Amino acid sequence: MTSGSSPVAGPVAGSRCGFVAVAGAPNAGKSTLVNRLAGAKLSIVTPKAQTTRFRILGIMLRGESQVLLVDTPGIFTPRRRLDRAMVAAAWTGVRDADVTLLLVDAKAGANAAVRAVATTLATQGRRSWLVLNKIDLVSPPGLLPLTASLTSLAPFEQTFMISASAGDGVDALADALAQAVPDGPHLYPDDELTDLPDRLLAAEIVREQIFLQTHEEVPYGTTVETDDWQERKDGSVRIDATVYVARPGQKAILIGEGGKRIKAIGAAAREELTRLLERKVHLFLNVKQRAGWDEEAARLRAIRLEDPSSSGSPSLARWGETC
Ligand SMILES: Nc1nc2c(ncn2[C@@H]2O[C@H](COP(=O)(O)OP(=O)(O)OP(=O)(O)O)[C@@H](O)[C@H]2O)c(=O)[nH]1
Ligand SMILES: [Mg+2]
Repeated sequence: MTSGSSPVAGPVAGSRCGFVAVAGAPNAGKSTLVNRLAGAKLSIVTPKAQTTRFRILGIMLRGESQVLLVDTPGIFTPRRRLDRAMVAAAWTGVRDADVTLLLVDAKAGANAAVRAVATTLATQGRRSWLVLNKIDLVSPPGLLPLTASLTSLAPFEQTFMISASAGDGVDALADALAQAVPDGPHLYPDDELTDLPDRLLAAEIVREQIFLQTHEEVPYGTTVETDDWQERKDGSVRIDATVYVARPGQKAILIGEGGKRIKAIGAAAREELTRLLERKVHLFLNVKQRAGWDEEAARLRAIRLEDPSSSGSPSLARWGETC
């Protein structure tokens, strides 16, 4: 996987390039769709809501088009500073995009969270498309009233019905996106898949396992940071990461009896990282209790979130400088 370099100009003749934000309520399948369109696992996916915490770029090449897909955190009513930063990151992604896809879980339907996002997109006059996802879970007749109720809230240019996990309808969406982005040079090298640096990828893969292997408030009380990354002469890499938890009880659950849980989290994350980085990985996890980490600007910056209380946020073009 290549990552982390600054945008560069690519070939110009006939080429197209633009940003497409994938937005919506938590758990709609945004990261699943971005991974599928980019053709690689870039953004973590779990069955729990609020998995994605910051914007991740997935780069799709299709014909002459480079489509810069922006996976965003789900939009929900924020309580903590972390939540506010997540939601702000999502809206920044939308603001800087040429087109926004409102991705909707067709099974969950037009609930209050989805309706609120649709209404805001309309108010802001964003160029938006409606994408109903998880159509494998609903019967086709239910999709028409859902489309009607959402298109009454915002002037969507187009509507697509897909299954991001199974792939149905995704090709048609990819073709339409390739046509929709504006003429212009490619902003990233054509062999690049993402802007996600490997250190951040490692932290995300550990967090994915925490989301998969712990429950209730534990995953939400946790953040992961890569502290050290050492390339070894034998081609392997040693990664040291810290898992911060908000409360002592969460630390006990995360570690588990005799360290069983944290060992299982580390083993699964190491396996996944070995696959993604295509080399041997030695992963060392250190669990630290730190009350109020979710209100700390430094913890948010570590996962490239802006402090929502400070003014301004970086444009997408400046991502490389902020991480
Ligand atoms: N059945 C079905 N499940 C899907 C589909 N797309 C995604 N999922 C599942 O939905 C869950 C959430 O997927 P994510 O891609 O993490 O959703 P998200 O919108 O990125 O979620 P947040 O980052 O929490 O906002 C996962 O369990 C996915 O496997 C689909 O088309 N069909
Ligand atoms: Mg996500």
